Amino acid sequence: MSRKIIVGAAQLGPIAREETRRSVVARLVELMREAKTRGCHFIVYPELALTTFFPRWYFPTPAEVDFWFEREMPGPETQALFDEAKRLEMGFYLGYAEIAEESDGTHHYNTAIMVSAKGDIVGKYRKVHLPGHREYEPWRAFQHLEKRYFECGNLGFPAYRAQVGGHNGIFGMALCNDRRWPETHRVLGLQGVEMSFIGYNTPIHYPQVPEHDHLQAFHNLLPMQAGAYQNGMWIVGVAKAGKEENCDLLGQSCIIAPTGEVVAMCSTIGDELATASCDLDRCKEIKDNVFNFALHREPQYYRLIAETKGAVVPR
Ligand code: CDT
Repeated sequence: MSRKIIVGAAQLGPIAREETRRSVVARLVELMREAKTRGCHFIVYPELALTTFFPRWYFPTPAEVDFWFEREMPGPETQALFDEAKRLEMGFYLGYAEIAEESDGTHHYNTAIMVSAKGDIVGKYRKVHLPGHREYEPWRAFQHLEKRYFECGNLGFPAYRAQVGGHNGIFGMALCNDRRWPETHRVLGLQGVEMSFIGYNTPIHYPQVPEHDHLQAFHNLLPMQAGAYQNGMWIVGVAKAGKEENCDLLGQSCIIAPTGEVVAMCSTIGDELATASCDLDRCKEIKDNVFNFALHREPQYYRLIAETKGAVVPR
């Protein structure tokens, strides 16, 4: 018995500030067509995959901020991607900036969706861990204003049952900074997730602690490999990479097995597809054994994780 699905990690190279969504969607479609020729059933794009990483700039007016957001999905510029997905029978994960009209007003989220091979949205995630700062900070080489432009996601970490490549599976999503937090992977793991998709934009320069710049690649793989192994799930991490508006972004898009092993990785920092055949049944090797949650977890001793935000140090 196996449930093998072929998945593509569709890394994007830089998106210039002036590049139109139409042009970016054409790049996404190109990668989707390549994925089809390589037998993929599902393709994973990065975080904020339709535009440049706009939180690196301070925009004083709401109109300038809202320019980077989507009010509908699919919308006029993204419909072509959904149409192509349907034509090619290819599911996908896509990150984008979302303006949502909700019962209590208008909200801004850093969002990802899972779309079926029929072109239907079957899952949505809104980024929970927002890095960066709220106000303009002139000492930085570039801004990272996610805390200003986005609200904390209000969906938690939902898991979705979906069909990919003819197989039923349980899927989850996260976005960029989320991948560094063990809570992200564990909450997905506790819902039986077998594969999670994580798009990211990671500057190589970390302004607060620049002596860690050379560790960006290590700090990318370390928590995703641990998250995959400790929860017995596949993880597909996908970058927007390369020199984007003078900011170097990490590549290293990869597919990680439930054993924690990297089974495919991009080798450039441009538009590139890395693919792997992923057997969802391999999750059992971990989920039924070393990390058999029902048998081995002792949640009565983990209460602090959910009950405190900051550390509670001993007196
Ligand atoms: N997009 C995103 O979340 N990027 C962060 C950058 C580091 S914190 C300023 C990341 O965790 O990769």
